[in-house]
Amino acid sequence: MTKNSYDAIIIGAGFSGLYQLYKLRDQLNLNCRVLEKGSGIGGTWYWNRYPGARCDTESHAYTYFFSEEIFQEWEWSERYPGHAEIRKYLNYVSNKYSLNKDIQLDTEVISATYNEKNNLWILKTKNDETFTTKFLITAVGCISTTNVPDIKGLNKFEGEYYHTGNWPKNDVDFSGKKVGQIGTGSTGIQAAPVIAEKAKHLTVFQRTPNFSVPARNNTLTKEFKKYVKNNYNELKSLVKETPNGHAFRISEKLTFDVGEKEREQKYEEFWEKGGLQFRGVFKDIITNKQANDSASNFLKKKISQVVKNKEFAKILTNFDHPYGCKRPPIDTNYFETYNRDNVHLVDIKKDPIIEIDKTGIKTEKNYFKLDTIVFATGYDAMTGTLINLNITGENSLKLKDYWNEGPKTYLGLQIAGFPNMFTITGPGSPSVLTNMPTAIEQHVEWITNCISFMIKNDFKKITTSEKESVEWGKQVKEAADKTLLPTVKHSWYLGANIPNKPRVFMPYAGGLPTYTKICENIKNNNYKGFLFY
Ligand code: N01
Repeated sequence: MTKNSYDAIIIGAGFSGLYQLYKLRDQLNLNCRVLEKGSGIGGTWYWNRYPGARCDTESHAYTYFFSEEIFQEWEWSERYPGHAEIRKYLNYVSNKYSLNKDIQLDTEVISATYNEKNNLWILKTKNDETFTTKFLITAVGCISTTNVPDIKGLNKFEGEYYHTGNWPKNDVDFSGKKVGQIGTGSTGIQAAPVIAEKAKHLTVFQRTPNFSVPARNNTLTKEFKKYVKNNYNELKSLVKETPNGHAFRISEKLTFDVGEKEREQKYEEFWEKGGLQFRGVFKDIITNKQANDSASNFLKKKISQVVKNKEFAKILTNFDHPYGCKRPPIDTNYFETYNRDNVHLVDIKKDPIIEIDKTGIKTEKNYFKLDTIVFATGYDAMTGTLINLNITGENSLKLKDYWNEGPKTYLGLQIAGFPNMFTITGPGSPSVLTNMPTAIEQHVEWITNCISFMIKNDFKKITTSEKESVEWGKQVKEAADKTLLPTVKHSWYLGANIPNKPRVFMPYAGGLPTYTKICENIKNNNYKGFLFY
């Protein structure tokens, strides 16, 4: 095999890339290379270092389960791991299995082209290197291409500006600064309280209010750490059995199975527990509008009680979507932040941003002088990064063109016309609707089994058909339509946050166990829907 020629190339060195490398290299003995754009491993957590960046999944679930040894050796310090601790964890895993030697950092793939004659993928990188590989596996994450809105005059701004998803590696010093933050999704809700503590003044520009439940983060007690260690098997089963891959169950009770008093008690109990578990308080919260209204009203009441400024409280609770139907944020003192003297909230639906000039942001009715602007404005999620890789398949088919009307995949794992290419947590798989490491492990293991099957049978090429992809697309739509998720107007699940992006509900909403079963059945049925040569 010549230099830069591999059995498998994996793009990305986050949770998915590291595990995929381990499986293909150490289990199947393939000659592998991971190409990573960043100067370090960590994927999402390499780039997301904004103030307050931590995971919304509890640490005992936001972890690899494939190795009990890792699980027992590693100890998380907090209920929700912070970005630095997650990077430390991934570096520990990487060192443990000597993954680093097969990871090439500072290497951005700028194109991937399938060569039909040789049945090989040819990859070009920004630093002018060329790689060839039999199997191409994208491990690029679902939310990695940042969205900086095209606001008139941004290039004239003389202060500093940052997108949360591309945060500088050194701390940004906010002290004495007037900061403007645009965006109040999960990221903005984490960032605002921390920025407000450091900055002279913070102005938050909110377009759409977002529900959030207190995270109730804490340092883990010795007892809890012991409980986690003693329950590896139970926790491993639990994350695989629950629809969203978390280590908590969703109640079997329906909202109106219980009387008003009990319902309120349940909401209070889950509000106190904190975090994403609030989604599990009743079974029908994201499927029944009345049930959702009941939970949404409870949250609205709670938020209004926290925020003292009545005008701010109104702006923060003027919801336009059902709770949990956009990715629900969780927070540490987000709403309390609006009680600080140095924080101001602007409703940019009523007073839209007109332009940015040398010294600040101009809205229709006001002007805000700023030293720093923080864009917490989200991502071109699920498809953006894949499309930006400039992937060309059979018959010179460009992924960009094939997905012109929205992503088409078979199981979110393969794309018709792009042989021997697998997409870890691709569109059409449960991915972002779940705890990502759980979804990643399922995909990586399925892909590894599939490649192993090919090797055993001496198959050189796997592909799928347009017909299967269309059929799977229908199943993805049907699963979403059983919920209230597609009713949200502005949701990145639907691509609605990116101008001109086709409106298609991208993740599979039927739950991880159902999806896993479908994938297993397909595997056990000689990979039905896939074609081998
Ligand atoms: O991005 P978002 P995010 N002018 O798209 C606003 C994951 N995550 O980075 O709602 C003004 O959710 C936009 O307004 P609107 C998690 O899956 C995980 O916060 O479109 N505002 C919204 O308020 C999450 O869902 C963790 O009206 C503009 C915000 O910017 C995903 O990342 C932690 C605008 C964008 O919200 C993305 O979250 C944090 C414009 N032109 C995040 N464009 C973990 O725990 C957009 N906005 C693992």
